[in-house]
Amino acid sequence: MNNTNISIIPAPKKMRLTKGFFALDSNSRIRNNRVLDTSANQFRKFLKEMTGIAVSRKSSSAGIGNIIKLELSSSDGDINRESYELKITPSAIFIKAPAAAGIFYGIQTLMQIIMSCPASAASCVNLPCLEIEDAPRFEWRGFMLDSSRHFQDIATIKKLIDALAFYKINRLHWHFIDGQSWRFKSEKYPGLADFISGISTEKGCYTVKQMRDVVQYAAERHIVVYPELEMPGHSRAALTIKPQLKCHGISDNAVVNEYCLGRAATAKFHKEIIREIATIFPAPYIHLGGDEASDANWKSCKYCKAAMIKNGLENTALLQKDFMKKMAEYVHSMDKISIAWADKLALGIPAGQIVQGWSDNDNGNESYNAAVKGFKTINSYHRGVYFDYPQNADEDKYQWMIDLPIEKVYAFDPVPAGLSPEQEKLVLGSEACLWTELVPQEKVFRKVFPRLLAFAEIVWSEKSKLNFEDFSKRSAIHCGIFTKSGYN
Ligand code: TNX
Repeated sequence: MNNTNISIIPAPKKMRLTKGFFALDSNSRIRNNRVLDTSANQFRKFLKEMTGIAVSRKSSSAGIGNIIKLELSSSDGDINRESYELKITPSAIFIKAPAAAGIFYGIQTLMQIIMSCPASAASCVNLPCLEIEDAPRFEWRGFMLDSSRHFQDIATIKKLIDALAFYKINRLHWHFIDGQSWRFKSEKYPGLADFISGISTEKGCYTVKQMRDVVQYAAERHIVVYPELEMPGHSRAALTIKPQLKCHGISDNAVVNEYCLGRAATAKFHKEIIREIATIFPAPYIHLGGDEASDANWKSCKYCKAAMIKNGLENTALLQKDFMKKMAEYVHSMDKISIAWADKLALGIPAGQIVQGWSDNDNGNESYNAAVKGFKTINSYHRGVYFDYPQNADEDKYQWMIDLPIEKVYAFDPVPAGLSPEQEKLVLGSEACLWTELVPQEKVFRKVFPRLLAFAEIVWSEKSKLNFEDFSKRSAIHCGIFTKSGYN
């Protein structure tokens, strides 16, 4: 077998081929501490499905050869919990890591090596001996899914999570509230999930139980799911059901996208939702939206004007800032960190908030500006990682969208140019964003693949490892894996 076929994405930090092969067959045994059972069982399931080989857990009395050993190393000091070592020798495979996350990533790498090696016989795969040392470049390797504009069922979301995990993505930012629908079946306000605008024909929302199920499924794959509560704009759906939160003088059936910021009921409502959401998502983050809000109604609303006078706010921009700051403080009071889109950065950012940059609206790259101001940032610059933009000429698009083929994703560096080394540390990483105005469920994977592979590599692999030609060769074999697993 030709060793150069080993196709690991994202490319590991260090890999060295050594001599010989490990013959993986049904006599191979997995040995692991009970705390790693979930990962071990996922590996066994994958192996069975992909190669037909069934391996079992090693009993302590069996011999020492032909084993796959998962081992937690001591983890004192400043060790990266996502790092791992993988060693394949003729008699054993060792995956060693300071934490379960690293073991999980070592297993993903091993699965990819197995998929790179054609089975030599129906029931045996010869794996080349090698040594890998690996760790991620960025701690924040995210994917944002818009489930408002179009709905995805739980099975599709889980299939997406499987793919994200396979590429070592560790955050799922779930955008299930927007103008077109509010997909959260709140137990406090169940009626909010009843409005769906024409853009999305599917009814559908997620119950508390389903959301918990997604959180759990992702956690077993070392992905933190965190929610976004979009406010104060993009809120038509909620305002259709709760017109009493619109600005003064606006009729109940008028289409309005922004909450009234002067009514006390708006803040009270949001706090209740934040509190409820916090009990469903154990993630240490809550995203508060904050993008693309118009101030047209706030300018003439008597409640907004009164709130501005009362709080000494000179204009509607400051009114918005004040509202977002109160919401951020509420999130922080629950020992969670707030995140918001970077719009209107210039007005000031609530202390402790993480800024998600996506455009140049703030007079330059938003993540650059956030880092210069001393804030942590996630760089989702749209020209690099907006997966709603077309990758092929025949895809639907809005006129503002640029073409975003895989080469452009691969060329995107989450760290904006010009930051000092200290400021660069504030760039936590990136999130690829799948907005779904034009993406019904059946098109989700066509948008995600193959760009997800390029994205995974730019957020995990060292910059010095990036090489598009080499990546393209490796990715070819992965497309085969996904076709085989039933992705579109
Ligand atoms: C801008 S990015 C939006 C989304 C749209 C997207 C379409 C951001 C924070 N807001 O609401 O879906 O563009 O590309």
